Amino acid sequence: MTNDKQKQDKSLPSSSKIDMFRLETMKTYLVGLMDESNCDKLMRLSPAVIKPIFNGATRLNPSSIFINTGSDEDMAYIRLQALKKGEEVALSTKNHTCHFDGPDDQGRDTANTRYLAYDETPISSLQHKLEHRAGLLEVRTIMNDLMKDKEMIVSFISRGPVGSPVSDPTLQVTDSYYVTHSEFLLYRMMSPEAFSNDVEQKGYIFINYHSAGALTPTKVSANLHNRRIYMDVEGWRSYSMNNQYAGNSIAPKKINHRFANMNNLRNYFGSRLDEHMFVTGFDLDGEVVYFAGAYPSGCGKTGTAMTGSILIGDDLAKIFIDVTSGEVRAVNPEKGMFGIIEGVNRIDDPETMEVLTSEKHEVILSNLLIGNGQPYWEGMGEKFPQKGYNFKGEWHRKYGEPVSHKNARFTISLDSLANHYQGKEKVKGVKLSGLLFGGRDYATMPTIVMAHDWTNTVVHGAIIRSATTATEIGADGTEKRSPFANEAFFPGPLGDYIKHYLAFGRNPAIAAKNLPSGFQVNYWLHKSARQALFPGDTDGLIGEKRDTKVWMNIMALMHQGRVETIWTPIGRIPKYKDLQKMFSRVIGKEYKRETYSQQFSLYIDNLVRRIDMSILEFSKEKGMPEEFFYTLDTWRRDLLALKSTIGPVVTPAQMIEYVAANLPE
Ligand code: SPV
Ligand code: MN
Repeated sequence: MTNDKQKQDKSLPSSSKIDMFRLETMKTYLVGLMDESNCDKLMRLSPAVIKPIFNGATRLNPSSIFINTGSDEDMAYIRLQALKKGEEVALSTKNHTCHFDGPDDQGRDTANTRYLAYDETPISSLQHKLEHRAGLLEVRTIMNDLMKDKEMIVSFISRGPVGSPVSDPTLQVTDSYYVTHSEFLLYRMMSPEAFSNDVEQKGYIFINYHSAGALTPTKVSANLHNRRIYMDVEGWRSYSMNNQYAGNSIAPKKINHRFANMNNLRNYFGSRLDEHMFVTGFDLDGEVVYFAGAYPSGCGKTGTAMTGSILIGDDLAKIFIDVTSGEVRAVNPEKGMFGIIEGVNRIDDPETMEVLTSEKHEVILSNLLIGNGQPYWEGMGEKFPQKGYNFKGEWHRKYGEPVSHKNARFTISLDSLANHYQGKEKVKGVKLSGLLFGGRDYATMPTIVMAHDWTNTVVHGAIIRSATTATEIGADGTEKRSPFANEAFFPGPLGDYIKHYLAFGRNPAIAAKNLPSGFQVNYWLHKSARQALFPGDTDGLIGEKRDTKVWMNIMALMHQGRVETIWTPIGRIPKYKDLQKMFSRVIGKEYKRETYSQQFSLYIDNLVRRIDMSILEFSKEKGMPEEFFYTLDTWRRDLLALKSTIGPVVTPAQMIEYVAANLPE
């Protein structure tokens, strides 16, 4: 997949390639835009880091440059500027602020998110590609002089624990104090020296240019018609212009996650995965079992992560193989949380609420209601004030408008949370026992299915479908395919992704006993889709948010083989008696057999429809491995055999009888 042209462009401009005269020219230019203390910081950087700063500055043309080392002093300046410039407002709780994005800048802009790639570089059928030069020219024209009356802030980030071989050295150039402040909470910042060394060692940098562009009097991006999120996957440079919403502007999050995925495909095929997954651990009788779970945006990933007793991360996971132990391990490229705030309340989310209400913790809120200096959001379980202002402007209770946007967020550092891993940072990551895949799937998949083997794990991950959510601009709630809940962030062809995933689980460096189990999970089953057995109430979801803790615990036991499971064509499901006990023990809730049947019966027609849809969609992808279709064909055949014996809806009890009669184990 790599050719000489790519190799050449991707390689780092090492010190020797930047001649001394050019370097002096760059420094002279940059120094002209800095005060003395920033010059000192600049001089601590290697030429390979100075060059992209110079390139950005000559195009963006800022009035000054601030080099942010993440020190207390630098961050005090950033926080102060965010308030002074009106990018954030102080709330009545100390250390808490609120930022507003414009009413039309409340989610990821998928239409204007494009990959700049050479003709011969294939890009996912679910993503937008632009010819490399043409894309660069377009976005560079837009970025010209965009910082004319502003300061350019430069930060040095490690996407992952400092010192880990899988962490990405990441340079952020922006004119937004809010973006820099958020990144301080969300990422590990590095000193100029440490960053330069890391770049030298790893041989690449993710380079990110962001500008909010001209701002309106209310300090939101004025020129959304020129909003662009362009990612040069040949040179690991991103250009995010005329926007503020974090999913577009905070490049180390999804923009660089995409780069990491492309980097894996090219350089770490079958040995590293960068996934849209939480990582969280459960204490089972003294042993901590860690799971990573992928859910599309806005489907409860953060809430699920929070049910763990030892939280590592809620959004992204870098998964790799530790060759010494033969284990599959994961680190979090982030160290903070950018979570959806709607529905966060004291009963369901006590740990999060503790952080969101205490001055001991630094918090940035976005796109909700402020009344008398207090924040309000939908589903917080408190009475709203008569009036206030939110992301749309003035708000009055009498008009009945929602107080917050569905994608309103909170930004915190993970170490604020009581259940976060508080020990010394684990450069080696944590051992993963399970990979979970789920979507906002109202009718098809049972609540938990454990995949038969690695191939089945990959197939379960690939066929997720989910209703679209407010995390993307223009989403209308219709269902769409969401392979591995990562399709929005995987630049390469899906066929390559599937092969890469299959190869990962078969990597001989993984000891067989250490291969994680795969699970399809679905917390979104709707009562209306389960009327065949128990007609009646059709309103709402079958389960509750608090049930998640039980699901996570039972999966840990299923993985360890400590509970019996029931075979089905698509995977194994848990038994009622174990769940009943666990519901009572873990959350003190009575779990009815009827609910179990609703959640775990196979609705065969729906499943076959999902299989057929998946076969059709993936058959259009190039280079798909035959075993992918073979697996789905096997599911289909076995489901139809089951239907002809039992009927279109098969309860777990019927499944047990069927297995006893047909498949002696
Ligand atoms: C998501 O939407 O998946 C998020 C927030 O985690 S962001 O990607 O930053 O929009
Ligand atoms: Mn996400």
